[in-house]
Parts: sequence; C-alpha cells; structure tokens
Amino acid sequence: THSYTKYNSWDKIQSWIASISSSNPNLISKQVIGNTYEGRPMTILKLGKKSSSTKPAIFMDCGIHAREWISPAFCQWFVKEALSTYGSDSQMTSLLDQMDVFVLPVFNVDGYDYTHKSNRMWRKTRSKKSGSSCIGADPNRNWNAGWCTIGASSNPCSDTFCGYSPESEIEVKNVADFIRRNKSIIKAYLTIHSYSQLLLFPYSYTYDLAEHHSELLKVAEGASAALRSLYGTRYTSGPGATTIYPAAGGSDDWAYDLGVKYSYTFELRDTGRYGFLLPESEIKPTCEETMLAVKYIAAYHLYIF
Ligand code: 0X9
Ligand code: ZN
Ligand code: ZN
Repeated sequence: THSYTKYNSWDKIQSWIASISSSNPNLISKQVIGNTYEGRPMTILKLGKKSSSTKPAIFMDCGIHAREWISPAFCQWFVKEALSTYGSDSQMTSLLDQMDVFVLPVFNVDGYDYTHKSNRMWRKTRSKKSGSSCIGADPNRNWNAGWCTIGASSNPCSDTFCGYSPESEIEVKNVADFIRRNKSIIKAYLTIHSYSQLLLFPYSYTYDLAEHHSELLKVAEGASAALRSLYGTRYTSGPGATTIYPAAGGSDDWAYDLGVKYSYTFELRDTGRYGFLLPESEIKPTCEETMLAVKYIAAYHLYIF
C-alpha cells in the first residue's frame, strides 16, 4: 500500500496518481503527456483552483534520475500537502488561487522501476539502440542546451551519455513538448534531484552568468533560508557550472533559454552520508523543509506579477 513516508514502487505511484486525481476535481486534474520507452504513461498532475482567467503556472518534475528516490517522494508529498492545506494555509491557498502547478511525479519511470526490481543504482533511461549493447541515456544530458559539449559523454555505456541527439529520449521529448506548448504561462521550472543540498540555477553548460543572475541568486538564497528555518539544514545556492560542475544538456538550462526565467535544480538531502540511499526516516523532514523552499519561490511570483 502507498505511503508518503516510504519509497513507493512505480505500481503504487501509478495507482496513487489515479486515486488522488479523482479525489478533488476542484483542485486537481491529470493529463497523460506520452509514454516512456517501455510504454509506461507519463502523467502530469495539474494543481490549482479553477479560474475563468488564464493563470500563470509553475512546472515541477521529480525523478529525472532513477536512483534519486527522495525526489519522487517529494513530488508525492507536495501534491498531498497542496490538497490538504488548501483552505487552511493562507500561502498555499493564495498560491493555488492565483497559479497552477504542473507536477510530473516520476519523469524517468522506466529507470525508476528498474531501480526497484534490478539495479538500485541505475541513473539513466532504459532505451536501446542497435550499435551498442549498453542501455539508456542520461535524461539530464539530453536537452538541447549546449548539448554534449561539456560534462557529458558520447559513449552509450557512460552514466552521463548525452544520447544520440537532443531529445532522442522519448521522456525528454514528451516533457519538452509539453513545456513548449505551455511556454506562455509557465513562469518557473523546478526539477528535483538528489543529493548534495544545493539550489542550482543556470548556467551549467557555460561559465557565463545568466542574464538574470542576481535575481536568480537572491530568490535561491531566500528559498534556502526558508528551508533552513525548519531544521537548520544548510543549502548552497549558485549557478550549476561553478556550484556543482559544468554539465551540458540539462533541463534547467534548456527551460531558461526557452524563456522560463525562474529555473532551478534542487539537490535534496543529504551531503553524502547515505547519498542516494537516504533512509525512509528522512523522507518526512526532507519533504517538509523542501516545501518551504518551493512555496517561497512560488510566492515570490505572486508578489512580482
Ligand atoms: O548532474 C546532474 O544532472 C545533476 N546532479 S545529479 O547528482 N542529480 O545527477 C545536476 C544538474 C545541474 N544542472 C545541469 N547540469 N544543467
Ligand atoms: Zn539527478
Ligand atoms: Zn506538512
């Protein structure tokens, strides 16, 4: 059975998606944006109070990398908290009144399923191509943003294989198409990874500073301070290239260059003690503190629009 404080299998998340999306039709709806390589549906949950006018939106994905299990756990937590605190938490209420949040709970579904069934440390997609016996590409090296120029590998056997061309991975193509279709309303792009406790923003494919560098840094520092206020967890903010490492073809840089100004990559707990194998006892505190950072970024939008 599904639990917010456990790492749920894909089968459990899939039935959770079905039940939660039919639980409160006034606040949540679902939309399949395509299938994965192995044919599993990619479902986006749309959270927000129905409105007659066009609302701005935030897009958030979890589980780009298969082994980063705390990430899908956070997206599930976020959806639960949004639904259960709407009407009582004033910040969440005005957020969902004034904007929509698109949540993709598991981006790399095939890889996530594989980490539960065969190899806990799998990172990539599960696509195959004739010419190599190695499987998958890194879905965070496959976007059309300085594609495969730095910090990525053209070797299909590498964990950071950039793929055969930008958007060669169907999961990346499905999400990129969705964001392109909704480009006029999407004001922020949030992508949840682990681990290292970082809040990264563009660029990672170049050392050049983003045009909106100082505003991106200011918002990241505000979000990190909000996160820290709960349990004292420290996050470092900065551009990807200098804060973690240069790496091209990432979703954050792609979204930013498309025109989604507030584009952030979260690297959740911890700093390496457990790494990708973060104990289930840390799901609740990690999600509760991360909620504060995500709500901070969302509220910043309400304030400036
Ligand atoms: O390397 C990555 O894709 C991310 N780190 S992880 O350990 N979760 O794999 C960092 C992504 C930062 N952004 C870009 N490189 N565009
Ligand atoms: Zn990752
Ligand atoms: Zn809570």
